[in-house]
Amino acid sequence: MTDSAVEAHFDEVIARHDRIEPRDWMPDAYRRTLVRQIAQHAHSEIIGMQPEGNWISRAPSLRRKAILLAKVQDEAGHGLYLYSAAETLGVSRDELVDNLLTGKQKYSSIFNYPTLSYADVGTIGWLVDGAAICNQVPLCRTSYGPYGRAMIRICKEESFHQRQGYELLMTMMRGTPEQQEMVQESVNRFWWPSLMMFGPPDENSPNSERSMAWGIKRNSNDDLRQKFVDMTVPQADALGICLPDPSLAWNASREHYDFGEPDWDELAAVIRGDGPCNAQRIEHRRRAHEDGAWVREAATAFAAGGEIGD
Ligand code: BYC
Repeated sequence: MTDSAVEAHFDEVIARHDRIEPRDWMPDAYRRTLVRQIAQHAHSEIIGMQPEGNWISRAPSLRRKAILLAKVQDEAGHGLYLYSAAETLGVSRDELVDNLLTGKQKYSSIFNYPTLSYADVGTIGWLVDGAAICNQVPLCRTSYGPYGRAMIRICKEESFHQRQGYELLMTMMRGTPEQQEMVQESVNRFWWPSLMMFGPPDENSPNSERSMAWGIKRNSNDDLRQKFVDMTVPQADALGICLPDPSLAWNASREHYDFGEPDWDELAAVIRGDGPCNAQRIEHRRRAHEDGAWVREAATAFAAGGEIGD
């Protein structure tokens, strides 16, 4: 096929909302955008293991510990599917890890906040995984095949994660006044950062227009944020929790909830690296990567046909 024919083929696949596959021709900018987004997504899953991992050794019961261990392991798995999807675009795993550790690539702002009580495990499941589901279900229909297929599996697990968080919070809300207070305090801290997970407002989102035209993103940041608020308010009512936003109110003419403006300066600061836990998260990841060097060496030697201990 000529250059113009492959380009026309790409445009036609995008126009009929079909999939681009790794061996298909694609514009360089499309490839770069995918690597940026999928890598950021993979890094988020891996860094996202830390805030909850903080509570594994202090879970209040064996049942809660088993649930939390399984959830954090799922997140490692999500990171691995996503790194594999990014690798189909011609980047290596080493390069991606290096980009995370040197700050060249980002990860979600939400994981730069501390987890101060066990209620945070429930709140992360309910709000953070809830936001992740709103953002990621449409990504199952993203235009790049390996990314969309990874998302299908990830979303199934995320739904389970959200339910476990909700179930934990519901249990605490049926408990003592102190437990109820822990839940409310946790939700107060995580509500606004959860809204920020969807990214800057549409008018300040430099990548959205191009990514939506290419079918990489299927919805805008603000549309997904609204969907999340609409989904979450009735759940908060059922829990008996007060969401910390005095502007939150049903708008009958829009048939959506109105809500307040997140602090966009705070989001910009956290993305810049100035959030409460940015330095700690990257330092922890760097140490874990160095400590795991022997595992990578052993796996490489084993794959090459050597014996462990050679
Ligand atoms: N945090 O033009 P925009 C999970 C950056 S994991 C940090 O709107 P885009 C989970 C953005 O990258 C959740 N950075 O960008 C795991 C861009 O910078 P660059 C992760 C952010 O890409 C474990 C700039 O700001 N989910 O759920 O069109 C346990 C301008 O933004 C953030 C994903 O990664 C942020 N919040 O839209 C529990 C989903 N927001 O790269 C749960 C896939 C924006 O130009 N990603 N930035 O230097 C996406 O859907 C999109 O990339 C975003 C941003 C909606 C996040």
